[in-house]
Amino acid sequence: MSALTTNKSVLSWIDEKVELVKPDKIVWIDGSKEQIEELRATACSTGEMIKLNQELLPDCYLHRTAVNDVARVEGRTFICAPTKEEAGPTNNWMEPSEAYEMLYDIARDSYKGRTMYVIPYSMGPVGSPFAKVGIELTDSIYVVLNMVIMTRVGKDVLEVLGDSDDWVRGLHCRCDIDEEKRYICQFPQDNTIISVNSGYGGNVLLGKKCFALRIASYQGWKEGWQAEHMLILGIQNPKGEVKYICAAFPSACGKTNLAMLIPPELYEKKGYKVWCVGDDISWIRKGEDGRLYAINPENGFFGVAPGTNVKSNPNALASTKKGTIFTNVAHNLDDNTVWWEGLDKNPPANAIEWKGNPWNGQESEEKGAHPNSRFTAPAVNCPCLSSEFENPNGVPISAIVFGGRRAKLAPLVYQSRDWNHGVFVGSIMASETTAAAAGAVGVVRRDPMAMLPFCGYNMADYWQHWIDIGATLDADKAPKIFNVNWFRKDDEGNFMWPGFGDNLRVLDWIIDRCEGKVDAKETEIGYIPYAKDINIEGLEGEVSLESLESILAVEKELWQEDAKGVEEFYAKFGDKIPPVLVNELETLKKNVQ
Ligand code: SAT
Ligand code: MN
Repeated sequence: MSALTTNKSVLSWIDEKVELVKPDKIVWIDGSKEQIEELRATACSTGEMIKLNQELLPDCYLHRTAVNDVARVEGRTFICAPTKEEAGPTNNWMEPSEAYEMLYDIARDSYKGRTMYVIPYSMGPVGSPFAKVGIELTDSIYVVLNMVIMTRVGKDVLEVLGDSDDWVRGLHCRCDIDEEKRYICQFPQDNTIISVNSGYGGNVLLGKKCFALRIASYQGWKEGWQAEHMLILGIQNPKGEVKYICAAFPSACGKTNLAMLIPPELYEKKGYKVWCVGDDISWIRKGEDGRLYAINPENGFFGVAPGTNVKSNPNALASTKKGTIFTNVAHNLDDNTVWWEGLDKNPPANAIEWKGNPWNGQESEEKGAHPNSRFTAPAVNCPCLSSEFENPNGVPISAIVFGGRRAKLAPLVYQSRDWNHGVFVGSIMASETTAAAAGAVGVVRRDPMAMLPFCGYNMADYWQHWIDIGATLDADKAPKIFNVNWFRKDDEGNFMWPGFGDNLRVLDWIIDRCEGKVDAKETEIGYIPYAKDINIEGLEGEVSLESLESILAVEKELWQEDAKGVEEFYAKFGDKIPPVLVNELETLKKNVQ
C-alpha cells in the first residue's frame, strides 16, 4: 500500500522504524468504513476480538488483554528529558540516548511476521487552532480500532499536516507482553513516545495519556497553553444559558459520571440540563476575549465499565450500545452480550470471565469483569453530548474544580480565595488510589491537579506555569477555582453525600458563586457554603441540614496534619517550588494553628 502523504519528516521517520522493527507489511489507516470493517474481520479471525450480538450491540466487539496487562504501569512510565531535573521528582526519568538504545533493543525485529499499521490522527477537531497531529505505528489491530474511536483518524489529518514536522511520533510494539520489559517512554523534547510490551489502554493508545497529557503538557508550557486531566461539562439553566466547568479528578474517581450527569428530578423539572464536552482531558487556551477556552482533544470515551448502570450513568451506558469495544468484561454466552459487576443484579450463568475461563456468575471471589475493565465508545453516541463538542474554538470556562477521593478532611466543596490560592488548592490534592493503575488500591497519595502520573515535566515548573497563566488573566475573566470531595465518609464508613446526579446541587452553588449570586463563609481554607445555600430538596432521609454542616466542616487538627504532609511533599522539589505556593502553605499553617 502506498503512503498517504509526501511529508518528508513523516516518511523518513517511518522508514527508520520499518528498518528497526521489520514488518512483513505496512498498512496506512485512511479512516474509511471499508478498511475498519476489514480490520474487524481480521481481528475476529485471529481471536483478537469477538464480534458481539449485532442486533443488541451493533458494531460492538469484545477484547481480552493478557492477564498481566490490565492497567497503566506508572512504575514503568518514564519522562526521558535531557536531565533528571527537567522530569522532576514525581516522574521516573531515563537519559534519552540510553532510553532509545534500550527501547530499540527491545523493539528490534519485533514486527517480523506482522503488519505495521500507520495511524495518522488528530487530537482535537481536525484543523482546529487547538488541535495537534500525531502518527502512531502499531502492530495491534485492537490499538488501531480503539484509536479510530478515541481520536480523529484518516487522510484529512495528513492534509492538514502538509509538510510540517510539528507532529508527535508514536511507536508501539506489543513484543511478548513481557512485564519485565514493559516501558512507556515519553521524550517531550523530541515529540516522541515509545511503548513496548503492553497491549492495554493508556499504555498503548498513544494519543491519550502519553500525548494529550504528558507530551501536550510540555508543549503547553512552551507555547503558553495547558493540557489538563479534566472533564468538561456545560450546565444549562432554565433560561437556556450554558456555563462550562472543567474538573480534574484522578483516574477512576467518577469523571465520566460527572461529565454525563442526569440532573435530580427537581432540577430537571425546572429545566436544567447537563451537556458533556469531555470526560477525561482538556486543552485550555486564552481566547481573544481574554477568557479561558477548553476543548476535549478526544473523540470517544475510554470509561471504566464496573459500576456503570442505568442509574449511575445512563448516558455512558447508552453510549456503549453501538460501535463500542469492550475490554476485560465478562462475555455472556447465552445472548453473546457483555456484563460487568454493577451493571445489574443478574450476572450471566453461562459466561466467560475476563481472563477467558468459564464462569457461572455465582463464585463470589471470581469477578466477571476486571475492576479496571473498560468500554471504548464513540462520543457521538452520547445522548447528552454538547452541541459545542466539535467547536474548533472550544467553550469558555467559568469554573475549574479539583477533587479527590478522600474519606476524611476535604469538605464537600470550598472555593479558593483567588487564582493563586486555587493553584495551591490543586497542588495539595490527594486521593485514594484506584484500579486504574497497577499497584495497591485505596492508599492516599498526593496527586496534584490529578496530574501526578501525567505531567510531562517538572511539576514545580508546571505549578509556576499555572501561576503565570493566571497572571495574564483579568480577575473578572479568570475562572473561579474550587475543590470538591464526593467521597467523605462518616465514622461508620458510610458515604455522607449521595453523589452522582445530586452533585449538580454542588455545581449549582459553584455557578452561583461565579456569578456573584450567593454569599459564602470565609474560613481557614477558603470560602465554604452556608449549608442553607446547597439545595437539598428531595434528599430527605439522605442528607439533612445537620449532616450537610458536618461535611462542610473544617477540622483544624486534620488540616494541621495535612499541612505537614504538603510540606514534606513540597520539600521534594527543593528550591524549584514556586514562592507563591510556599506563601500559601504558610498562610494555611497559620490559619489552622
Ligand atoms: O488507561 S487510561 O490511562 O487510558 C485510563 C485512566 O487511567 O484514566
Ligand atoms: Mn483519566
